[in-house]
Amino acid sequence: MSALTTNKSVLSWIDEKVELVKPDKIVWIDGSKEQIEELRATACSTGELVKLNQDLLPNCYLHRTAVNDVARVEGRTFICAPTKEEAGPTNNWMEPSEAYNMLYDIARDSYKGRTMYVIPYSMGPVGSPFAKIGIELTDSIYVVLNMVIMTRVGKAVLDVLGDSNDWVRGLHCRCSIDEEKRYICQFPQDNTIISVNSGYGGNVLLGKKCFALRIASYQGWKEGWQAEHMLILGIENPQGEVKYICAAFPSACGKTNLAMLIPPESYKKKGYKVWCVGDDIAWIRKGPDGRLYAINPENGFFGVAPGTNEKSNPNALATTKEGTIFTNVAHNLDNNTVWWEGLDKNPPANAVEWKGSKWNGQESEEKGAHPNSRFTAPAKNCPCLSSEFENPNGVPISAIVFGGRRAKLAPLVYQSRDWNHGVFVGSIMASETTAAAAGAVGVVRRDPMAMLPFCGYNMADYWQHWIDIGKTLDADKAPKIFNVNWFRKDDEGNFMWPGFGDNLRVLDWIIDRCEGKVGAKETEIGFIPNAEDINIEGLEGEVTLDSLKSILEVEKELWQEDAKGIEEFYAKFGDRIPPVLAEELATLKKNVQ
Ligand code: GTP
Ligand code: SPV
Ligand code: MN
Repeated sequence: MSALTTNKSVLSWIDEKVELVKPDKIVWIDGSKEQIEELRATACSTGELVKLNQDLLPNCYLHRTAVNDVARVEGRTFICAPTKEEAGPTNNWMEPSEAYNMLYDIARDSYKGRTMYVIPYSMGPVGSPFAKIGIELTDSIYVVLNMVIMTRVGKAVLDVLGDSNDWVRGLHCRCSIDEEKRYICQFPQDNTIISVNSGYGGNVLLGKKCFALRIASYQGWKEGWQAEHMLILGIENPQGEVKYICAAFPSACGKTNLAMLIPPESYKKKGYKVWCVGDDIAWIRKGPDGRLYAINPENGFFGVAPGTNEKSNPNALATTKEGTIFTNVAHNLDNNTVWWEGLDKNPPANAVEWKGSKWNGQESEEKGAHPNSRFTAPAKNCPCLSSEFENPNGVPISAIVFGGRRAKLAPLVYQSRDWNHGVFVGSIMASETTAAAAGAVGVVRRDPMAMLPFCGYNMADYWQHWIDIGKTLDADKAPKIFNVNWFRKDDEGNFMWPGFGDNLRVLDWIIDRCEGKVGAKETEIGFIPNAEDINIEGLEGEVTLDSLKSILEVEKELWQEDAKGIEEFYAKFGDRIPPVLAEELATLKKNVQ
């Protein structure tokens, strides 16, 4: 098959990589229906994919990864900047030439007997001023079919690229899925990503975390914009006005759920609607009117399956009914469909669990789906997809929301005093770890702006970049910055806030604050709602004014403790910490004394 471009930088890079990995065959991905069908058929013939019930789940497939390859591997993810200081204390670092040599040794000849797929893709609507182009080489059909859902793929992308050298190089080699030789390496200065020995999600769909966050955060720093681990949603009020919010929560902390939320009955009746622009990544830049605008660079959703059901997230569930790839969920053999924990209360009795063994649905013994099992679903399927999804200029942002999973300390919601304080609030985020990354689950760690695993350069410089962006914004045009916590627990370990659709009640307060329509209490940590101002109509029995007050409380002793933790965390960055943030920390310490 002949190349889809005459771009010399593309062709010579591919030639080099062909020389290295030695494929039997090269296939350019044009994204056509015929090509996708052919790839699906090939993957089914080798067992890489299982074709699901085409009446119930048209064009849907199931994939199982290797048992040792089910999540991102933060310990094996590297930022290969020229110096360790440029990667910063929160990233693993490897010297670039050493990294290239090691990776090339692993990749050498690894495509022998296999096909090289060349995937030209655009992050962002093709040709949008926000969009960026990448090319991923892979020997995995699963990766190709996922990239076709998650990004815009095909010749149109190369036509936009023309002869330009401004594109991100991505080489993925499955190799033998050896955990000891698994590396996910970003070279921000070279616009290059190399991923070896994995076949899972964020490790191998190189447009997603590797490019759209790690490489793009660095590009944004150099070019004056921002790449963030944020959902984007629009809230339409009964008058038909839509306000947009970006929210950064760590992995598996509720972005997809919030982005697709269904308003509570009382809000629905009044005419409120919520529109999803994006569920994981936002690229943000200033528009001609001086406001910040965001696009979702992705074209699909790579969402957490467990817990997704008709009640928690009907929009996500509906999105997965066509053209979706399910990864590491249980396979119901009776009707050839899929199942996961929390889908319903009827686990299939005649099934295969995510590792590939027969399973009788007895949840107590074994799980049917891996906790980080996922669906890859086309955005266009989403019933609440925003009409602005394809807008090449993005949507204007009224509020930025940070949030984590914290059983204690962080109140349901609070507002920062101003932009710089808001950057501080983002920088001190902490959250319990989840199954989205390999390692322990439920351990509280600092995760600034939900970017700990995704920032492509020194986090202190990233904070300074946030502060510098703020300097370019007029106070009345800058988004207001908030922090939320849906995950407060009582002493018995029960969630104290119903969450999911009811989170709109908090967003409603946030929008009112942005418009100066509601007051607040100034406290040690920022502005807290007067409990009466959070609408709890219809939550009788679940939330009372008193229980609401208790999750809005600022517990000084806990904050004193936390301030010490922040100080220790900041100390890792030495004198690179932006002075503005050091001052904010001093203010917090003084306030909670
Ligand atoms: P990534 O795709 O890993 O970036 O995750 P995400 O941030 O999109 O998280 P997602 O929306 O998939 O939610 C992950 C888990 O958090 C789900 O299993 C939900 O059960 C749970 N969750 C989401 N929203 C809420 C909420 O408001 N309250 C509670 N208690 N749990 C929630
Ligand atoms: C996350 O872990 O934040 C995800 C899933 O969105 S992955 O693509 O694997 O990074
Ligand atoms: Mn994510």
